[in-house]
Amino acid sequence: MSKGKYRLLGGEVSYFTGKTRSYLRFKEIPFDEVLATRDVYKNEIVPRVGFPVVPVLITPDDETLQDTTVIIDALEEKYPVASVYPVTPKQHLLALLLELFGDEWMKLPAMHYRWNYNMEFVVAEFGALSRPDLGKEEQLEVGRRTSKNFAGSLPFLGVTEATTAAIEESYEALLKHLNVHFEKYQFLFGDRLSIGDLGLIGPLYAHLYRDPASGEIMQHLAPRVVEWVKRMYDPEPGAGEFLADDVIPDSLDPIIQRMVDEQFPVLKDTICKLEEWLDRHTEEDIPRAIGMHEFTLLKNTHKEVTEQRGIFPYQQWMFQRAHDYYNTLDEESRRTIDSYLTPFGALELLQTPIRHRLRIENFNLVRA
Ligand SMILES: N[C@@H](CCC(=O)N[C@@H](CS)C(=O)NCC(=O)O)C(=O)O
Repeated sequence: MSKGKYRLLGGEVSYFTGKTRSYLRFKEIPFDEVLATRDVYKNEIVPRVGFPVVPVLITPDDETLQDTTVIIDALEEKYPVASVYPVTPKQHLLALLLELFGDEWMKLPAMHYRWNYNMEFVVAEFGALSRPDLGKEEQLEVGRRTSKNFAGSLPFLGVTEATTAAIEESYEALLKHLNVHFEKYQFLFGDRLSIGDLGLIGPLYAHLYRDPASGEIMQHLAPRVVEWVKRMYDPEPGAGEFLADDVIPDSLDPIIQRMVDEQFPVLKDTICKLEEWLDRHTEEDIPRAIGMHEFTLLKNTHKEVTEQRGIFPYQQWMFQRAHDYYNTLDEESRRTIDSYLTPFGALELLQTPIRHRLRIENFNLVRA
């Protein structure tokens, strides 16, 4: 272990490790990436965090950071140069919202393609990550065991036979729209990567680019997205600027519209169900899921597919960041945002009050 360096415990196969790795490289923060093997989980991750999760970032002062958003925000304070947060209102708000879209909503295509098209590859990867000391056959055995919970979580995310076709249609359309955008721009908001790009790279690197069957789809449908993934994986440190004058390129319109149509109703209902739950419960700690709710996807842009999925309070915590930003803007910025977002139907959610707020304490969600 080199002194003065951060340690990133994770792996190439992990969604959120990819987000953190891109950030650390962009900021030129010295770090060693440490494979999250079985022993690292047992000796470092669980004792430090209290439960098994990656990535975990250990600072040179031996502080433990978990949750990529918490990690990035802690480091932004320490390394403010070349911030990944645009300072102008539209870009800032959309970067926060697109981070949430990448982090939480893109789990649907990421998990669907991974576990329905790349099972064999991923089982081997899970085995190799957990037990690099074993031979191939034994690693497969370990991989089958350690991947069970991930593969088993698909229905809980709303990835079922009923939604498969709609998820694929939606993802392929998203890829095509991103491809058009990246023909002209390096990143979402110009030449500098933002917190929105970092949200998207989670699913678009480990699952949708690196898993071989998914990678082929991306290569075929969206070669510019492949180039963006490579730029994100190995970004030029500190490079580039956000577009001047708070410009949001029109090529982001269909992507923003998809987020509003698909994810916003889920966020709205999550906030609503969580409010009821918190009214009825007194405990401080909030469970990872508080029941199931219905959600809708559009197939062939007309036929609606409805399915059940878990209600995840964490998503409200992430959304609070965008909600707080919007609700503390000065009047002029608010007017600009309102006229920009009204055609997308995005304002209702941002203007709905959040009665019970959440925060993260000791790696857990609690009432604020
Ligand atoms: N929102 C968290 C999520 C971390 C996360 O979900 N990590 C996945 C792997 S990429 C994991 O370890 N999941 C195991 C689990 O949650 O039980 C973050 O931003 O760090």
